[in-house]
Amino acid sequence: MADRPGRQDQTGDAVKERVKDQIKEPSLYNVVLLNDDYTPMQFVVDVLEGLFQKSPSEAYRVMMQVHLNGRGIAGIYPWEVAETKVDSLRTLAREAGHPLQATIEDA
Ligand code: TYC
Repeated sequence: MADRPGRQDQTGDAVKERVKDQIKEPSLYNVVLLNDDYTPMQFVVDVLEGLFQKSPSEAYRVMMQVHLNGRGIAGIYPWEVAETKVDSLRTLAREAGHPLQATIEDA
């Protein structure tokens, strides 16, 4: 190897390139919470704590962001996790009789 300068570098680079291709990070998506006039603030806070693992103060902050600005990010996840979160949110909201909605957008 020592008598063939450059060979090891080339091999190393090729391996790094292949490994990089194989272990791509999953794409991430925002779960966006939407405002409405009817869902109680406490229900939104409870969902943010229970489903999106927010602390009480962060859940309140996100809920107020949505209430005042119309929308806010509840969490950032790989696609299948984001879909599951939104499904669960819709089920919780429907069962409680609230119109709370969320969508998924590219992060
Ligand atoms: N705007 C609602 C109210 O005044 C509260 C609310 C906040 C609803 C966030 C939905 O995603 C939401 N009761």
